[in-house]
Amino acid sequence: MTHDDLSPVSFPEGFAWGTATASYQIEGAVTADGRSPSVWDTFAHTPGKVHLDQTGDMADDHYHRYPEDLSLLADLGVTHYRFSLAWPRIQPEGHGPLNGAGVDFYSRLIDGLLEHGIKPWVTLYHWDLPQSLEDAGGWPVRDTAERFAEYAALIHQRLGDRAPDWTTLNEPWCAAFLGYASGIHAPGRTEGAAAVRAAHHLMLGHGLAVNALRDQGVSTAGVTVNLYPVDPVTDSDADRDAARRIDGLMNRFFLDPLLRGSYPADVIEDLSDVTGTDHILDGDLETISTPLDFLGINYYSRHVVRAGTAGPGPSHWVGSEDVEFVKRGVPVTEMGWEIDPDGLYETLKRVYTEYGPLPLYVTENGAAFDDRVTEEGHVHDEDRRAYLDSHFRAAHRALSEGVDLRGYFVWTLLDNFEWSHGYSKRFGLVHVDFETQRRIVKDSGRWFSEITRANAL
Ligand code: IFM
Repeated sequence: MTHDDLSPVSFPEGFAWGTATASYQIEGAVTADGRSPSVWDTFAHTPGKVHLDQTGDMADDHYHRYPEDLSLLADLGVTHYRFSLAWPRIQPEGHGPLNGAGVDFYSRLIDGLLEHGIKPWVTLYHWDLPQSLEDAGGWPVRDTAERFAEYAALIHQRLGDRAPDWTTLNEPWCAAFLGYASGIHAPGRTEGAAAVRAAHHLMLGHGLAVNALRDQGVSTAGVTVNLYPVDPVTDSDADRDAARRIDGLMNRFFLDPLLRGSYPADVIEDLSDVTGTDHILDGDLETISTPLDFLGINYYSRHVVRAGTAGPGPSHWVGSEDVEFVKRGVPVTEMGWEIDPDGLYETLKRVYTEYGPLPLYVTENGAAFDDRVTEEGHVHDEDRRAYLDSHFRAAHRALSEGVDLRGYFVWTLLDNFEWSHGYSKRFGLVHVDFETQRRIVKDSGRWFSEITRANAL
């Protein structure tokens, strides 16, 4: 079969079909039941940081409307639901005792999922750091990793009996480099060296948390990274070096420590003008590379780069600010991200052959488009359906070539708060009217429900 065949394909028995969400993007209820502010509350309430100064104060009001959202998940026929826990809801101070009301919310959510026959897939951290921990230094400070492991152990004790699958972090690259280098994400700091240390402490927190969960007999534990294939625009030495640098910072800077127990030497060298390695202590890499049961991969697009000159303002490409990103003129989503399903195939193959073998999940893939609700109350999002179809086929191609891909989570269930883009980018299988909170399953959602039930497309 060639990859542009549109013939029917079926997935292995037991393949996980799910949707993914994140706490701050959907829950709202930011002051309810003892929740404390997270870095995202602070950031979004700082004028000029988010499109139209929008915040996650209300978002999808999922905290109150979760029973309706559980019904939507059941209608979609998903076998799994990936969601994240809001650390400031569960442990408002970032240390010490848990907040019972916060724990109860997730307990009810998990029970509701199980009643619908849907497996909960828990992520411990999707960027909503308690503000008090940021005030104490945030991820650039080693203590935050220790606090994260403490939080992980305490909440796993309460929920682990009903939720066997645990992911520590979502996209540590974003948390470190968007949060602390370019500052386009919370907490909005623009300190390259701090971003590098944040990346290390995020991974250290991950390793400490996995060990703590293992001590409690966790069934499966893993981590989710966002990966991009990176190509040079020409074969020149300079462009190939630009691609090496960006691949290093985006992909290998996380994959190598997590799966090989070492940092890529070339990236450490690239960063040597920015920061040293004195934050990496003996034993850290052993902790970070503690064996995983799965790796989650979030995939959206490909980077094509060339050697260039540094642009104005802070960059997330610490130490490689002079690399330029090239648009190839292929179709893009509303995010401006090039649509490149082959990149998913390449990513899965690469990780499996270079870093595996290990079970993989696509823990996020999806697209924002300019959806419109018709007068009849429908959303005909053929572009999203076609996007997902091509990416599902790319994943299937990797599977059929031996990659141990166990499941696929579409980003996302509901239109939601898309970080610095506020509510302007709609990724959902379900449309949300943010004024009324009315939900409408889009055409892509109906189509997806056929796939989840057939385990085929
Ligand atoms: O909305 C985000 C999500 O929180 C993390 N991964 C990428 C998505 C789309 O930008």
